[in-house]
Amino acid sequence: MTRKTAYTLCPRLMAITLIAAAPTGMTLTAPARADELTVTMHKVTQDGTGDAIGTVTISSTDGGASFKLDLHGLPSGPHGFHVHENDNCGPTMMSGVRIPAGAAGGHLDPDYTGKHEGPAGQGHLGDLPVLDAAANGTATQTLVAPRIKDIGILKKRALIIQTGGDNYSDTPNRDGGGGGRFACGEIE
Ligand SMILES: [Cu+2]
Ligand SMILES: [Zn+2]
Repeated sequence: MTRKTAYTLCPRLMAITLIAAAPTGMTLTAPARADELTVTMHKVTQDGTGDAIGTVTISSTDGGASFKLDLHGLPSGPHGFHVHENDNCGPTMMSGVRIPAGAAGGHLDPDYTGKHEGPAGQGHLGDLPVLDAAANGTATQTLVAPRIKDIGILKKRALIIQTGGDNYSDTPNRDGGGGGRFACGEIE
């Protein structure tokens, strides 16, 4: 009878030991959270990507996603600045013409709003604040997109700087009227 008691006690002790060990093992295998994404921006042409013009560092803040610019080689003045759907800065063909960075697709729009309304609007989530380049072609400000709460949604997308400005509207021209794509960076 003594041996039988010892036998039944043993599995119970083992079970308690396994339960105690489980949370530690789960903590060790949990994926690391991305606190910061660094994106290298390149000029884009009909042939693909060209010269690097600096970096944009993306991080999460209480007020939304922040985009810290360290850029040079830009035409001075305002530029539309957006997150586009695909992490591909290559050209695409449209009606027999090569479109620089066309492979990046349209503005990031996970809620399918179909509207361009800028960072404070209710449209594309990828609508960022206008980027203003100084007379010497640099841009070093930090821009905040209040509606982007989790920068994880920006992975495997592209950052694009348009040639022209952005009026945060689809009129008179779609997507803020910024014209062609000037620079692009794939977000990894
Ligand atoms: Cu854009
Ligand atoms: Zn848009």
